[in-house]
Amino acid sequence: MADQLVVAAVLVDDLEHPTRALGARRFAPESLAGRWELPGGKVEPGEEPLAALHRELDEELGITVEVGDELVPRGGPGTTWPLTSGLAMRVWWCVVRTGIPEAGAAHDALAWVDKVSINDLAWLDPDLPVVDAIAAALTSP
Ligand code: 9L3
Ligand code: MG
Repeated sequence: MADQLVVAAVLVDDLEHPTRALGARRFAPESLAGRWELPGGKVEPGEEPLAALHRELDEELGITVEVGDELVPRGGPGTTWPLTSGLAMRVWWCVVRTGIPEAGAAHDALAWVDKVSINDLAWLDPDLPVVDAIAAALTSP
C-alpha cells in the first residue's frame, strides 16, 4: 500500500527572499511532545494535498496562506520526505496571507527562526533533513 501522505508548510517571511521560518512545538502525542516540526498533518481520503495543507494551517494556526514552490527532496520532483514507516511528507514554502499564527490547537509554542537559530530547536528527527534544506535556502536579513 502507498504511504499515507502528510503535508507541511515552511512558513517564511518572504517567498522570494526568505530570512525566517516558523517552527511549531508539538504537545501531543506524548512521544512527540516538546519536539519542533513544520506545521501540517495527514491528507484525508479523497483530499487534494494542497487542500489538506490549507485545512491543516487553518486548524492548527488559524491562518490562510499563499503557497509557493514545493520544497522538493534531493531525489527530485515526485519524491517525498520520509517520515516513520507508512508515512511520507511533502512540504511547500508558504507565507501568511491572513491571520497571525497562534499555537494552541496542536502546538504549545511557535518560533520564527533564522538561518542560524533554526538549528537551536529540537526538531522531530524526520524533519531534520527538511530543516537542513530550509537553512541552506534562508538568506541573512
Ligand atoms: N509529522 C512529522 N513532521 C511534520 C508533520 C506535520 C508531521 N512536520 C509526523 C508526526 C505524526 C504524523 O506525521 O506522526 C502525522 O502528523 P499529524 O497529523 O499528527 O500532525
Ligand atoms: Mg499536525
